[in-house]
Amino acid sequence: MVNIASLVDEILEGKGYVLLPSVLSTEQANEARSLVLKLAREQRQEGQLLIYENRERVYDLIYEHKIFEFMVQHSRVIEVIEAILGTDMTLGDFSAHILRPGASSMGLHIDYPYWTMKPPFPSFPVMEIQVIWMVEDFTQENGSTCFAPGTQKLCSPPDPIQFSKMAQKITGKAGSVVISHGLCWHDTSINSTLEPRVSILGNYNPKFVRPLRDPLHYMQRSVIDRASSKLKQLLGYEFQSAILNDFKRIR
Ligand SMILES: O=C(O)CCC(=O)C(=O)O
Repeated sequence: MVNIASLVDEILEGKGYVLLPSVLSTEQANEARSLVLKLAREQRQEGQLLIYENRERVYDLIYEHKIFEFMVQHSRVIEVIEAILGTDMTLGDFSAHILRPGASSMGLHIDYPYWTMKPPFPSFPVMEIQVIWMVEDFTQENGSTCFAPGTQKLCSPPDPIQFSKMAQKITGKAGSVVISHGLCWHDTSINSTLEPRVSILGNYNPKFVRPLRDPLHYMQRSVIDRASSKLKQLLGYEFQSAILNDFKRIR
């Protein structure tokens, strides 16, 4: 049985990240990957896809398919994140990252909101937890994410020289998940294979942090109507309904 406390301890006081294998089945991972590549193809044709040097982003996945609704609130990841950010946490973003063949590394970074803040960053409360879904095998060759273990404890902006000495590539099977502290220095690596490498990224923040992207911007009524209370909470729906209620009162 997985011990939540030891996973939380590893994220806060250990390496700054944990790898959970087999959170999705291979079939589920394949389905999510195919959907992301299809969406990217459609958005590219419409000139809507965000592309930068062989790297692509597909945003607002939650409204695209039920499997993404399932992933964003998957109990195995939510229970770890809630133990760190609180049970009233919110979703900052849920998007896909495609590294096309030949893609270079995205650039060493820490996650939002830390990169908007002045160092030294506070060690408490934690401002962000990132979930990296491997929807295919992450290998030594296809652009796996690299982390510098323990750097979340430095509470400082990433240092490229130190990172190059410390970084470890996180490889794993399709369906695995990396849960990481937003302050842990990380980067992607080069995709030297002939296939795109797809990750799906969930960014979670405490309730008081303004999400980088408004998860309700592209809200679809059908998704909200069938959403669990946890998904509504993650999407910040209480704010939307409060605004609508206020509006009704004013009218
Ligand atoms: O796609 C990945 O492997 C990680 C991407 C990442 O860290 C980010 O977008 O902040």
